[in-house]
Amino acid sequence: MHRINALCAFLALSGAAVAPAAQAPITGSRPAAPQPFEISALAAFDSPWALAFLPDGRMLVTEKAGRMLLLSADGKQRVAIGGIPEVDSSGQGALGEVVAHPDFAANRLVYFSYSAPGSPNGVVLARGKLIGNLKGARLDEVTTIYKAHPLVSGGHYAGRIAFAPDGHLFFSLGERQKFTPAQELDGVLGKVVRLTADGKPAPGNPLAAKGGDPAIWSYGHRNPLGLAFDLKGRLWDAEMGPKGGDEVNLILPARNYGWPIVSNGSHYDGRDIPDHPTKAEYEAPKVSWNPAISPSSLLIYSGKLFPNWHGKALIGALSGEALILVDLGGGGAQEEARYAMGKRIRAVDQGPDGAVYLLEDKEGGRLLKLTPK
Ligand SMILES: [Ca+2]
Repeated sequence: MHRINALCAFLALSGAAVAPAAQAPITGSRPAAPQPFEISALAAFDSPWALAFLPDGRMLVTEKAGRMLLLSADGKQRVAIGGIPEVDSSGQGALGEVVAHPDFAANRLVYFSYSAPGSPNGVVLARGKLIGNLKGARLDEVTTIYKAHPLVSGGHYAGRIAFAPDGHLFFSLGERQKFTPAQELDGVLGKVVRLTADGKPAPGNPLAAKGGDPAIWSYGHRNPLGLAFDLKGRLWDAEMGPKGGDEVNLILPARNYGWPIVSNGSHYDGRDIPDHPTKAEYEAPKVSWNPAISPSSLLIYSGKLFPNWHGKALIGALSGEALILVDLGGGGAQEEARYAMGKRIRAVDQGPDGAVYLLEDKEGGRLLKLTPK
């Protein structure tokens, strides 16, 4: 561990080129904004977790217990996809993220993540080739391409996937409710990693030459459940904080986001954690919330149906039971509107038509389509 500690010390001393950032104000409770959308409920699921669009408008939906479904674009027809590996869905475990490869039309590759069976365990990144149609579908050639390490027990798996404009795959990993792994650079818990599309640590990652794990892109994360590129090619995450202290972060290479040393929230037992402004060497969130909103998901909207949302972030909130619009702005990001949804929102995505789609959480969780009023 000496090598790793030395690396930590080096990064702390060098500040990893972190200039003390202007501290964004902590966002508190907000009144609900008028909804600029009509809502249609297209389908319902048993604890849905994520959705992804295929280029023709059909959808993939995962359910926590381990089913992946192929849905028609109108949500009326569905088929369970075969070939999905066994999942540990106890606690926070789930069949989680699902994403179609950016070149899906040519390669039919579907990437997904799940909590592997066993204890200790970890989040697994896998991919397969989608075969078939709404009469019968399966993933062929399912392969594990990346696994979390070390294996531990606990929640906070994360497992979100974002393809970069240059084809690299970014993958978020939670700290499994173990706190300190987020600062340990010989493992990937509490990290965002940068991989090739085949799941190998991408060449040129920032800590590889300094003795850190070769996959690490950024660290000091808690439970980063949202991960998305904006229209300028910048990477953002949305991260579950402890009691208060949920975050939206601009993700930059080699930066330390401070968990569990700093947080704008507190421990659940009431003990404070020093706020970000007390330690400028850790990258501060661009937006943080207290009380918590519990961000489950993050979309950067790029469609035309909602011109005011273009280039901004939409966050699904679980405890907040809302869709939250965040302006990523030039000067500083800030919450712009909070649309009350009356249910925990587990997923947010955008269809090829520019409509926004949400998944409610839990049993009976509905797929909602938002179109302009
Ligand atoms: Ca604090």
